[in-house]
Amino acid sequence: MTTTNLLEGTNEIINPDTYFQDNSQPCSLPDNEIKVKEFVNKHDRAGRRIVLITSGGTTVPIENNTVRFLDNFSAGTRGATSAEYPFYLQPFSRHYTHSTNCFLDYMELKDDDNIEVNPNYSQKMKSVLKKYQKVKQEETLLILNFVTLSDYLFLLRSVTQIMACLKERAMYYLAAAVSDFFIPAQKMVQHKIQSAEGGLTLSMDQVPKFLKPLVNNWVPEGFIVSFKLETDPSLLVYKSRQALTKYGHQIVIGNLLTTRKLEVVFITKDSEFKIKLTEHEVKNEIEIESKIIPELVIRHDEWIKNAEIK
Ligand code: PAZ
Repeated sequence: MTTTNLLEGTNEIINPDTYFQDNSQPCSLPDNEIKVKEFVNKHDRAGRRIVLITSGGTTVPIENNTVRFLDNFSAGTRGATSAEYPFYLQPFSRHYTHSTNCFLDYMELKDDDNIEVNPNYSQKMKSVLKKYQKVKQEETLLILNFVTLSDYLFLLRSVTQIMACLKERAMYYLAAAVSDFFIPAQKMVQHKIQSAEGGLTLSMDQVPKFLKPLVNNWVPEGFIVSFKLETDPSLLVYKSRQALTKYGHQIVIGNLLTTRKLEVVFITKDSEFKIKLTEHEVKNEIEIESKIIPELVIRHDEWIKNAEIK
């Protein structure tokens, strides 16, 4: 079997600034920036806190005219679930997606022209609808989408820089599963890689460590929580603490792929503790985010109070 070797990756660590110079910004960025500015200004004027939640995976294309890309497992459940708890917005549309329940199962045909909610579900749907409408009416939720690594990084930089004016009142809850490796645009082949040439060996560069400028330059006064995912239990605490020490932010929440919905470990500068669902809670469909978020709210309160004392 022959192999197609894409241009060689490098061990050199790309500087985040270089990344933004070498890659073109997504065309949706200016529109998104306008939306974020409006949102932030409105809630800043009202003296509210704002939380940026990043969630879901990023893709990395392997061809400039992209036919194929590398993806990851994340479905964005952590972020979507977490977004509901500050407002007690349980549950939202994620509960009616095809991967869990199809929303059509909640409907019935009343007659030829009308549909209605199946009475078995109406109580549950009513409470979701009420909470959803409240959020819509108060405009307390702004959802922005990204697909590729580049979409995500440009958006992250812009949103954090816009939110910087909130200082300690902003929380950054970074739960997205961001690609660790990518092929820089200038090293990517232009056209679809041909299978007739045999197997494929990919060589990728390391994605610059964006947490560093985020913590030090973009939002130095913000309350920053990052997530660390591992699959090997023996590495989880070590790698989480290593990230906290390296970037110097406030909290790393470590989780394992297989148990991420059941337990997480909080790592702070001077503490380490687990948050775990009991069997009883699991049985009653309690979500771990209902325990993570109140804990973070307490710590964010302290962060704001300490800043006021200084
Ligand atoms: O999106 P999801 O709910 O399926 O998974 C959540 C998660 C495991 C991606 C998140 O909790 C996390 O750990 N994010 C950071 C991943 C990382 O180490 O880069």
